Amino acid sequence: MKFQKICVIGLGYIGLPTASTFASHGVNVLGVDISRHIIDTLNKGEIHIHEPGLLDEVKKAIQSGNFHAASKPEEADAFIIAVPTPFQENKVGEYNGITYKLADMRAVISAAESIVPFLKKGNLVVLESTSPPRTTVDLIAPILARSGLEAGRDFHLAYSPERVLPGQIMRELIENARVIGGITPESAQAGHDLYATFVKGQIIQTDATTAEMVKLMENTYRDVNIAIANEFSRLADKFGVDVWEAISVANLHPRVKILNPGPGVGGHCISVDPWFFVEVAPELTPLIYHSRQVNDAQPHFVVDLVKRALGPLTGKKIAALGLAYKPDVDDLRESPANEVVHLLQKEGAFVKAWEPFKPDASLPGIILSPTFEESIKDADALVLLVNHTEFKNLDPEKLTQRSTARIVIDTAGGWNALQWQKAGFKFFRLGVGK
Ligand code: SAJ
Repeated sequence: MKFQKICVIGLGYIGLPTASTFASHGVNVLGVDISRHIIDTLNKGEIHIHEPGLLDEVKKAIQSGNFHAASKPEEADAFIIAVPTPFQENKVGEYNGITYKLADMRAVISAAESIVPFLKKGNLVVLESTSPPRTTVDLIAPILARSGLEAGRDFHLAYSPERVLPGQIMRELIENARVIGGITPESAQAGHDLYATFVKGQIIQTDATTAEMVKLMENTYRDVNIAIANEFSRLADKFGVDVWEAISVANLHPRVKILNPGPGVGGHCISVDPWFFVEVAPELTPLIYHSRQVNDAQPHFVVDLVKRALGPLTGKKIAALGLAYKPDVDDLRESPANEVVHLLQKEGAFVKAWEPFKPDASLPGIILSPTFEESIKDADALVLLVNHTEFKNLDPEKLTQRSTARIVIDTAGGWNALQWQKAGFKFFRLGVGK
């Protein structure tokens, strides 16, 4: 199948890189978004999100005349839906005494509805948004049927999840393997033909529900495995063991690969996607549910450790190092570090946080220091919350002159205990009960 013109609905972290990459590969792309601000920004040749390489790609796309942004779709050969699927704010599900979060599918629904008036025979529609299993078949196909056309007979319909890592999106979009699930084999083939425009990685064709599950399984697998690492850290603490040492020895076994414990699981994917399974089958997902509970509870164990190190926290001054959800990114969404800061404050501590990747962020209820110096200067303790390279490279010796702190608490496994002890610090680490 040939694609001369496509509409990409949703111009966020995934939609915009996808739209501009298609455009720079010769496809005529209309980017659609509900935000006037985003449309105006793009049509001026600027961008509203931070992603290395994206601005250049968008500029190139606009200059080539292949990319425009607008608030409504138009007729096209293919439509890609890449809108957010957050949680519902005011509603949870309940099953046998447990409560679980529910996906808010409103953006996906209205994106599908916006396509209906423009859908023609022979078109392809692809959903990219992370969604609960069967969304393509049970939610999208019926909406598109309002056009009078039937998915799989009159037009192609497929699900293809994005699997790129923020910070590397422009490269991974092209190089990563891509799965395309069609509601018929012909739909999968059409999806293959579309993404083959720029994807250099393997393109795997399957059915739509399998592709939906693949995406959720990848991130759930990781969440469950981080949960067991976090549980091991609690056990090690109880039994006077160093969990980091124990994990590194266990991982010498050729078939074992335990992940790292830490202050919790954050970001917009791994802490979110497992709920999409629990929502549709709570009776089948006790392990997935409990792993989420374990990871969400981890900030409390961090606070217990800080209390052990410092005694009662009332009036204690703490420098919280790192607020991002993982090392060397500027993304603060769903970050467990934020939760730790709030819990420390609840215990009466006075916390100054420092996030080198977003020094001017404003977070409700959190005091962000404008500089590293300022956060550590008169602190009683330094708490490492994110393993940013900048923190790993700190020289404890030099810090003794820059900070009053003589206690450090490493929750991310980033610091060398001996080095800090030699410099005169009392050293505590998550998952070390010695
Ligand atoms: N974490 C740990 N211990 C570990 C590894 C990670 O506590 O051993 C924590 C991190 O600190 C972070 C969270 O888990 O808070 C998630 O980080 P991550 O690097 O595992 O994942 P994300 O959310 O940045 O990106 C994932 C990726 N999926 C997988 O690796 C299976 C990415 O490929 C996906 O595109 C992305 O989710 C997504 O959009 O779903």
